[in-house]
Amino acid sequence: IQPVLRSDYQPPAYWIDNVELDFDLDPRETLVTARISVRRNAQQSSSTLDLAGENLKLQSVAVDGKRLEQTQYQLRDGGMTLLDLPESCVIETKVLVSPVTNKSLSGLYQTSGNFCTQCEAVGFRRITYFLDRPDVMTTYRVTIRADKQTCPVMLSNGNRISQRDLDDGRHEVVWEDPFPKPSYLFALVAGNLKCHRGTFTTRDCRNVALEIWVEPQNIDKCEHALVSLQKSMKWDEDVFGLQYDLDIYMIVAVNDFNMGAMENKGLNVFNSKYVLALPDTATDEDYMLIEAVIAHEYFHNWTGNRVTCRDWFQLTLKEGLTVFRDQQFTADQTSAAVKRIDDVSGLRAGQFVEDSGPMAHPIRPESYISMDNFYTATVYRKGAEIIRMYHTILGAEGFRRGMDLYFQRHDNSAVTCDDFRAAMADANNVNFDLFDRWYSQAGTPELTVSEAWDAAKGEYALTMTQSYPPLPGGNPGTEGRKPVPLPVRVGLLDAESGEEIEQHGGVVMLQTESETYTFGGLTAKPIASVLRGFSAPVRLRMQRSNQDLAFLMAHDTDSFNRWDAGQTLATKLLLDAATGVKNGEKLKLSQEFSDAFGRVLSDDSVDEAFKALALTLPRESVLGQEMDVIDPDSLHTARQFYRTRLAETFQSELTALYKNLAADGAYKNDQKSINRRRLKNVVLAYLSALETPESVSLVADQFNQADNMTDKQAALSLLANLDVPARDEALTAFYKKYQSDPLVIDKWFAVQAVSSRADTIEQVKQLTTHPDFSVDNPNRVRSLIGAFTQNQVRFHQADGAGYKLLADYVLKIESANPQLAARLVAAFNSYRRFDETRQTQMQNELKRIAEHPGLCKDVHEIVQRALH
Ligand code: BAL
Ligand code: ZN
Repeated sequence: IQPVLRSDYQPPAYWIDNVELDFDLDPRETLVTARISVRRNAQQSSSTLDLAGENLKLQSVAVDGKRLEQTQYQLRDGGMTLLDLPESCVIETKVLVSPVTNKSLSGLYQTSGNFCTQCEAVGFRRITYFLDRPDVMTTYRVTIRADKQTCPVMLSNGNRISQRDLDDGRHEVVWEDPFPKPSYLFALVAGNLKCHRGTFTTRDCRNVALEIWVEPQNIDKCEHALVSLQKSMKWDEDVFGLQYDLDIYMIVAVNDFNMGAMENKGLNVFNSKYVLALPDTATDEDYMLIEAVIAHEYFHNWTGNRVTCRDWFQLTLKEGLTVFRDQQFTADQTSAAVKRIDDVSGLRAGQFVEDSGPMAHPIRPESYISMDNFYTATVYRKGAEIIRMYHTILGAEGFRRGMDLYFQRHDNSAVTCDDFRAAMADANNVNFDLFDRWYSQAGTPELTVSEAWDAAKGEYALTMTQSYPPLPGGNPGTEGRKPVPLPVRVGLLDAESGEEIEQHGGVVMLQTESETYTFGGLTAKPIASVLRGFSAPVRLRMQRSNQDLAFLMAHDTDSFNRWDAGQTLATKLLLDAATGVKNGEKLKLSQEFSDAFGRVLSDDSVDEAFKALALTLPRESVLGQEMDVIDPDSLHTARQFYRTRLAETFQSELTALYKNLAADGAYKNDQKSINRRRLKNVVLAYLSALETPESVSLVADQFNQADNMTDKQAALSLLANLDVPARDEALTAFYKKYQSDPLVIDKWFAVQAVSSRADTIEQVKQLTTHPDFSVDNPNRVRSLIGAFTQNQVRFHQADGAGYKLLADYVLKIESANPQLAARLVAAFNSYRRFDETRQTQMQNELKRIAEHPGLCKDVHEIVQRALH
């Protein structure tokens, strides 16, 4: 299979001036008629046009009304070639597609009996023959006909311009989208849906109809999504001056969806997980994610739709930027400090791992076999970190100037990451040439910082050195990597008083391999706080004593570093403890850590959400990254030991705090209540580690009495780890209560899949035979198999049973849903980081998958990179 290369980009031979699409919807045989007005690209002389097409049954093709003979076009794998075309003409194709048998969830498919499309990245070619590439933007007029009984609602992009009943029990609707768009933003939805309506008045006083379409039984779960949309629209006006441009904005929630959501122009299609919420069925985290994803898709209207990508290698142009925008939005709605900590935790747990393994790639990749494999944490999350660095360097105003120039230059066009970088540079008269390296180099840089104190001169110096650790061979973007520009936010604290030394705070720019920054006029050696706010996406290496870390935990004025100091200290101690476990030593809770933990616990100056984060030990998967050879068992034992000992040491304080937090009364949805629930459930998790009859009762009581899903799910997760009758009682009661709500049943599968119990793999196997488990629904597969792969200690069980289970399911899913299978198989990507036995076991499963006859190209790409 030949990869597509970034360097091979060529503009298209023809442009498309407009397209008319007719759909005669039928579950098995939908007839799609496309009339495409094409015009030769003035820069090209070819009269040959390649149209992409996959899984289409061609009925006819005509040019300017004349049906072509089979000699006048060539059908090939993946498309059709038209020969001897005039300079401009109308190409009409008729094809049949089968939505009901399309389980790939790409192109036109059925979900819960409704019709739905997903076109990004390359799904439109599964609907009709087309120039299915993002640089071909055109206007669409879409006619949909379907049975009026089964499809009372028929939606597409833009404005509804006509609607009528037909004689045969069907009806017809016509939609027109005045904004030129690439094919990946096309959408069609038809079926039995109900609408939750709202409005938004733009700054220019235009009224926009807001419509959230869901299956009838979910109509009472849409208000939060609607309010989130209204907030997002307002925020984009306030912060970026960007207004919505159509008179209608629709969101449709569907159950079967590969992604989280999709920003189709005027008609977003969402995974129902990111729309539907009531306190009884959705957690505080679900509410926050819904708001963030609604915002993300809305923000794409400008960063993605109005200005789109020239080619798919530029994906981070829209995704990195839009993630950054949604992060800023959430920070403004909630707490900037907590949001930053959550985002960096996610980056470290996911993107750092990806960026050090076989799938490491620059945020602007150089090649792909399946583009769907590059909707990655690197393109999205690291991409957002690169955008954040422009913001850090330019400040909010300078960043806004850059955005304004970007839209002024590129509205209605398909551009590159270089165009964005140029707009930021030109609007601010700043040279961002070196930033190009962030787009072309793979891997996480390491920033090593050492300090020197000259008491005689009163000078304190920080020497910063950057380097790239080696990556597995063959990774594109690793040859000859050069230093990247790193904005490092630094602060100095007075070691006596703990106060900020104001004149020395700020951002230093490291542009070369190594530089020393000297801070003068000091009377005593300060304590440095480096990389505040995680101002650059690097691994920070700085030798610091436990005392200094504890000092920063107590005094740093930068909340992120205050939290991070605690995580660094905990990581050091937990890694030592894991070594102790391995050597058969008796473990001991570090007094320093215990003291620091106690100080956080009794500190009333911080908000509850921050305290919850500060009391949480680093995840096992994050700890594993710091080991030469990941030892999941020792790490798990060490971390459990710390949790239990901390719970024992602070049992009375934790119990008192829990009681205080649990006395809040009936559920409330305000930020303070959300923060308090977050802390309460962290405290409950410590208490549950005691595994006494009292602690089990406490958890079971919370489960039984909870009036909201946050508290219920938190308690259920804790019970799922235990071997007590209350566990089975709770799981049974939960299932019984929520069995008709698929999103809640996903939670039921997931809590069992991530259980730390030694028999988890047996339970997961058992659950794969449960009547509610289905390989056709991505949410369900992710909730059981996907969640299980995140359970480091049980997925990596020494006998390799977890690996076999994953490989079996990858093979079960790959031909029907390649995208989903490829996501799952990526759990093997870190196999080289484990001991030889586990490496061999995982390698053998990878080989078994690789040798599978007719393996889909998505999985093939991941597996062959892993085995390289
Ligand atoms: N464009 C795919 C879904 C998203 O990133 O918004
Ligand atoms: Zn996006």
